Parts: sequence; structure tokens; C-alpha cells
Amino acid sequence: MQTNTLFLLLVSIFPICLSAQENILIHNAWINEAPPNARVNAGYFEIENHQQHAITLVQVSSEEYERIDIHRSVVSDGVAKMVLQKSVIIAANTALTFVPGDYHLMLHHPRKQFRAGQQIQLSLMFANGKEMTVMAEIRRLHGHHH
Ligand SMILES: [Cu+2]
Repeated sequence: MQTNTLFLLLVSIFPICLSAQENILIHNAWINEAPPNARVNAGYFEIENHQQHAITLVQVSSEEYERIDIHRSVVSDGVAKMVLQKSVIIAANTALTFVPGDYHLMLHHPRKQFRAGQQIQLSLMFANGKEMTVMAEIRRLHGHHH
């Protein structure tokens, strides 16, 4: 068996922890475990754009949630608030991290209550029509963060 063939076999057999497409990498995707009966969860991930041009994230969806919005937490006149983002631009050769207190996903109306350790599939849609899927892990944090 040639090395190339073996490599292809391994790639096809083992799931890859990163979601990759045309030099776009998404990793460390996670969703905050919500209290029982919570109507909204917060989600985070890091996206790396290793291309020579910007990419624009326009929508995130999941079969496990009724709707997902992209938010950014900002402080305006001393008041913290969340601003809905219609799109998020990731410039050429940069990374953008969704973290508590900045960009985050608001995942509305989970189909059921998810527990730490479960994996939720998210689909990310870009302005050029490309779509990527990534698995987000439910994680338990202390307190409630946006
Ligand atoms: Cu929010």
C-alpha cells in the first residue's frame, strides 16, 4: 500500500477534530450548559481565515435550536448590551474568537436540555454561499455569561 493511499484511508476513517474548508478552520466550539428550562444558550468558537481575502459569516443554524443569532457584547455609555450582528467579517489571514463579553452566538429555544459533554452540530453559512459544519461541545461554567 502506498503512503498516499494509507493517508486517504486514515483521513476517511477517523473524524477530524477541526472543521476545515479552503483554509478556513473552526475550532474550540462550545456551548454553555444552560440552567433547566433556559430558553437561550450562549455559544463560542474560534475561526481562522488563512485565505488572502476576507470572509463574511452571515448565518449560523442547528437542528437542535429554533434560531441562532450572532451577537456582540458592547459597553455603551457605561451600559453593557448585546448588539445583533447581521454578518461578521473575518479579514484575510486573521482569526476571530467568539468569547464571553464579545462576539457570541445566542442559541434560542433548544429542542431539549443539553448536558455537559454532549456534542451539537452547528452549520455556518458564508456570504459566498459556502457552508461549514462544526461540532460544539456543551460545557458547564459557573455563572451565566454572554
Ligand atoms: Cu447575546
